Amino acid sequence: MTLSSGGEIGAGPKGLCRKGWTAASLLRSPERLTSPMVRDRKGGPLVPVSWDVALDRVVHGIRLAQAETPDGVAVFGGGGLTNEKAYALGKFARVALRTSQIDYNGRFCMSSAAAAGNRAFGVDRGLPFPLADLAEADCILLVGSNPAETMPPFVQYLTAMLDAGGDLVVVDPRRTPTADLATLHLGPQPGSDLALANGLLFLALEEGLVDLEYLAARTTGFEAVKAAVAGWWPSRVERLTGVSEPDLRSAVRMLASAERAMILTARGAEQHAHGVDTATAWLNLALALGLPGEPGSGWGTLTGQGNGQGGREHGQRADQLPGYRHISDPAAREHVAAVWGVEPSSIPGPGRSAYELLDSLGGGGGPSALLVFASNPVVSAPNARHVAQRLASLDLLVVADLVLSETAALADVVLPTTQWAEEDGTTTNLEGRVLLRRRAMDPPEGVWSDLQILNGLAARLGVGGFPVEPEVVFEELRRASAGGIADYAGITYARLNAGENLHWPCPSTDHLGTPRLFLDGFATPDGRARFFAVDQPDEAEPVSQAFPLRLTTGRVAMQYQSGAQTRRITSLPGDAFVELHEDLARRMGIVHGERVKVSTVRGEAWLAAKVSDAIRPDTVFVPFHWAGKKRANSLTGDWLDPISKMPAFKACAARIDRITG
Ligand SMILES: Nc1nc2c(c(=O)[nH]1)N[C@H]1C(S)=C(S)[C@@H](COP(=O)(O)OP(=O)(O)OC[C@H]3O[C@@H](n4cnc5c(=O)[nH]c(N)nc54)[C@H](O)[C@@H]3O)O[C@H]1N2
Ligand SMILES: Nc1nc2c(c(=O)[nH]1)N[C@H]1C(S)=C(S)[C@@H](COP(=O)(O)OP(=O)(O)OC[C@H]3O[C@@H](n4cnc5c(=O)[nH]c(N)nc54)[C@H](O)[C@@H]3O)O[C@H]1N2
Ligand SMILES: [Mo]
Repeated sequence: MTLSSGGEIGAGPKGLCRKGWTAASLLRSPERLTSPMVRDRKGGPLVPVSWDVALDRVVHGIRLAQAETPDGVAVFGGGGLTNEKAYALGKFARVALRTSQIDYNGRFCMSSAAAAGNRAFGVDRGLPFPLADLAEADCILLVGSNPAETMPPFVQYLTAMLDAGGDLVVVDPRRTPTADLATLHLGPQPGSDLALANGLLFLALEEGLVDLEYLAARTTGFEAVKAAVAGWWPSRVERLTGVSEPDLRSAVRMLASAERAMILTARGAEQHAHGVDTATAWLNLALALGLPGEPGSGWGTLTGQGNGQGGREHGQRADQLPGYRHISDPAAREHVAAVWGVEPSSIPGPGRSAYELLDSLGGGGGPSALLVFASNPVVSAPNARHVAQRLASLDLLVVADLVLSETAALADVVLPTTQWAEEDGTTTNLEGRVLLRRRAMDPPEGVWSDLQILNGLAARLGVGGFPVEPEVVFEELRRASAGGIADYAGITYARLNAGENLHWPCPSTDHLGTPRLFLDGFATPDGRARFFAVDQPDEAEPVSQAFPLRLTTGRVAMQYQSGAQTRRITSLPGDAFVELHEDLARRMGIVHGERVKVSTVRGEAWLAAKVSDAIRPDTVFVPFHWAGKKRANSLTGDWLDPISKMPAFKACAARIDRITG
C-alpha cells in the first residue's frame, strides 16, 4: 500500500490506495536518477560520473572525516528499507566505518510507542496480535490515527467490526474521514491525550470497571497509577482537553463493556515531547481494563512506513544490534560479533538519536560527513531550517536515493538506487509478520541496489562481509537475530515462498511463528505487565498573544511522506494547505483557497487556507509533504521526548496572517 514497500499490511487485504497504484509510474519516471553524481565544490553543479569515481570520492571523504575519530562519519537510515538493507546498513556502520553515529527516521515515527511497549511488556511489536483479530473485536479505540487516509487497506477491519455491531471510538482534534466512521469522536486539544487517558482511567475506577482479577494475576504497579489518576476528575479533564464529561463516560463504558476491546495509538498521540508517557497512559488504561494478553484484545501501535516494524529491529538504531538486541548488552555484543567475525570490543557503543545526530553535524565535535539512505530530512526533520543548515555545513554529504530529493539536492555525492519492484527483499508488517517481495522488473541501466553500494564502499575500505544478494544477507540476519527478541532464525525465503505466514519470534525452521504474544505471560522478568504512573506535563510551547493557535501536522491521502516521490507524480492532485476552522477564518477575514502565512518562532510557511468545520477552532493543521516555502517543518520545534527522543511534531504555538498587497 505504500510507495516504498508495496505492502505494509501485506498479502490478504484487497484495498490498495491511490499512491500504490501510481507508484508504478515512478519506476520509469524521467525523474529517476540513473547515474551517480558528484559536486566538485560546494555550490557547484552535480555532474554525472562513473560508479568508480563516485565511490572513490565517498571513501576519500570518509577517510578525511575519520582522521581523528571513526565517529567523524555518520549514517542516517530509513524505515522504508527492507530488513536486509536495514541490517546491512547497521553492520556497515559498526564494522566497515566503526562509527557509533547511526540512527534513522523511525526515531521520528515509531519510537515513542516502541519505548512504551518495551517498558510495559518487555517487547515492542506494533500489534501483539494478528490484524484479523481487529475485525472480531467489540470495541476499538483509535488515538491520533487516521487510517482512512494513511492506511486505507486497514479500514476493512474497522468496517467489518462496525458491521458486526462493534463500536469505534476515534480520538483526534480533527473530524477526519476515520472519525466519520466512528461511533464516538473525541476531539481533544493537541498534546492533551495523556490527561484524557488518565481521566478515562479515573472514570473506570469510579464506575467499578477495572478488572481487579487481571490486575492481581498479570500486572505490577497499579497502586501508583491509581494514585496518579486520582487528580483527573472529569471537569478538570474537560477543562484541559475540551472533551465533555458525557463523552468521557460513553468512551470508557464502550471500552469496558466490550468483551474484546483494543486501544491503538498512532502518530497523533505519540509525536510529542512526552510521547512515551502519553502512549503509556493509554497502555495503563488498556491494562486496567484487563485487555493485553487476552485473546482478541490488547494495546497496539499502528506502524507507519513500508518497513516500519522490521526497520526498527535489526540495528539501524543508535542503541541497537540485530534481533532487537541492545548494543550495551555484553551478551548481545558477543553473539553479534561472532556472526560478524569481529571482536566484541570493536563494536562501538550507542550513538546519538536522529535529531541529536542531525543537530550535531558539521561542528562542535559532531560528524563532518554523513551518508543518508532512504530519508529526506530536509523536508521531514523537525526544525528543518536548522537541519538544512547543519547538512550544508558538512564536508561530505552522500545521499542514496531514487530521485533527487531535497536532501539529495544538497549532497556532494548522489548515488542512484533500485526500488521495491526491482529487487528481492523482506519487510515485516505491523503484526510482526515477515513478507517476501520478489523482484518484478529490471532496474534502469546504471542504477545499483543499496546492498551493492554498501558492498562497493566496504571493499574500498578494505572490509569484506557485505554480500549483494538479499537472500544471502537474510541468511546472516537469521543467525544474527537468533536468540534475540525479534528472532528470525526459523524464517527462510523458502518458507515464505511456500506461502507460510510467519510472525516473529520464530526460533527454528520447524516453529510456526508467534501470531499472538503474551497469552501466557509478558516478556518481563516476572512475566507481568508493568504499569507506569504518568502525568500530563506542561505544554512544550504554550500559545501566547503573539502565537495564539495550536499547530499540529500530519498527512493527507494523496501524498506520501516528504513527498520526494509523490510530488513528482503529476497525476496526484492537491497542494499544500493549512486547515483552519470556519469561525477562525471568518474572524480573520480569510476565505477558502486564499494564500496565507503560517508562522512560529522558528519560521514560516505560505499555504492555501482550507476552511473547514472539521477541526477545533483553536487548532490548525498543516500536512508535512511539501518543501520550500510550503514546508511544515519550517514551523515545528525541536523538543524531544526524554526517553524515545521523538520530536514534538504534533504541537507547537503558531499564528496565521493574511498576505496583503
Ligand atoms: N497517505 C499517506 N499514508 C501514509 C503516510 C503518508 O505520508 N501519506 N505515511 C506513513 C507513515 S510513515 C506513518 S507513520 C503513518 C502515520 O499515520 P497516522 O498516525 O494516521 O497519520 P498522521 O496524519 O501523522 O496523524 C494521525 C492523526 O493525528 C491527529 N493528531 C494531531 N495531533 C494530535 C494529538 O495531539 N492527539 C491526537 N489524539 N491526535 C492528534 C491528526 O489530526 C491526524 O489526523 O502513515 C503511513 N501512511
Ligand atoms: N511535521 C511532521 N514531520 C514529520 C512527520 C509528521 O507527522 N509531521 N512524520 C515523521 C514520520 S512518522 C516519518 S516516517 C518521517 C518520514 O520522512 P522521511 O524520512 O524523509 O521519509 P520519506 O519521505 O519516505 O523519504 C524516503 C526517501 O528515500 C527514498 N527511498 C525510498 N526507497 C528507498 C530505498 O530502498 N533505498 C534508498 N536509498 N532510498 C529510498 C525516497 O525516494 C525518499 O526520497 O517524517 C517525519 N516527519
Ligand atoms: Mo512514519
